[in-house]
Amino acid sequence: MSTCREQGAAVITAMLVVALAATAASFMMWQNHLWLRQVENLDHQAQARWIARAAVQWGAAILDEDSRDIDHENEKWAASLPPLSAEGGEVTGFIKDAQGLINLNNLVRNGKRNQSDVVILTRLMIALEISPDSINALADWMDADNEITSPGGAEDMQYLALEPPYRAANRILEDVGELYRVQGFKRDTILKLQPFVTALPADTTINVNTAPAEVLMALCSGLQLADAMVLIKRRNSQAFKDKADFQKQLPQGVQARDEDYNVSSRFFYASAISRNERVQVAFQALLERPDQGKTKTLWLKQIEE
Ligand SMILES: [Ca+2]
Ligand SMILES: [Ca+2]
Repeated sequence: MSTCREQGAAVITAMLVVALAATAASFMMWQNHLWLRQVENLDHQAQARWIARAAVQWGAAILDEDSRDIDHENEKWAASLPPLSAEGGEVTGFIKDAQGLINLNNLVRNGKRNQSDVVILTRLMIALEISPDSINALADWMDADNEITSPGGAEDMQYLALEPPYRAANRILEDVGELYRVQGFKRDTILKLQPFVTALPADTTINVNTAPAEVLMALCSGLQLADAMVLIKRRNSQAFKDKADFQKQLPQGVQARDEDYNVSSRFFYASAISRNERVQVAFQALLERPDQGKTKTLWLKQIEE
């Protein structure tokens, strides 16, 4: 009897071992499959990245060929790249003039706030119904000193009192996203500002051939929205060929400071979206096209979609 029971137990143990082995095998197969999928995905991702980078280089080459005397949206660089087949996927892209926007870094030049740029940003903020007091906080964030500008300013003292504490940067912005760390810049303020501002690594002029109406209104004292729209309509059929041409077309009494604008640009954003099998990646790059020589990529980053 006992032998019988022992035999029965042995059979059950054997069955269990087989069952466990089968489970382990299928688990391993599943793991293998998962691993293969991951490897495949990584492979597709690497390929998609490589293609997106190539598209950015292609954008730089288009800028190299373009005339530097004038930059407007009827030029070849401003046309979107239609979806192109590439290595089992497709890639699209576009270039945007970074100088059609207000460069927040103009606010502080050589470590000191620059009043004429404060005036431009104040006009933009009023037009967008944002309190311009936070401009003082931004200038304090970027200026070299630790003196608080009233009203609305903030330096180390304010930021060190926060949890977690941090210090004022006391240098220009690396990215518009850095505004989240500056006193007075709440999410809704930043979202309102974002379509009209940028943070470039050098002082820049506003390109009146690419600036949206709100930026033109910020640039020119006394310019109303309706008049800004008229200027945009005109430039769409015939771009402003030089600064005098723009000045001539401003309504009476409206003025722009000569040093604040131009009709050409040095900085551009290039965006590329690349799809490959199950993977999609988006890249943005900041390109600098110097007066002479080839267009350079200042940074290139993958952006969350
Ligand atoms: Ca051009
Ligand atoms: Ca400061």
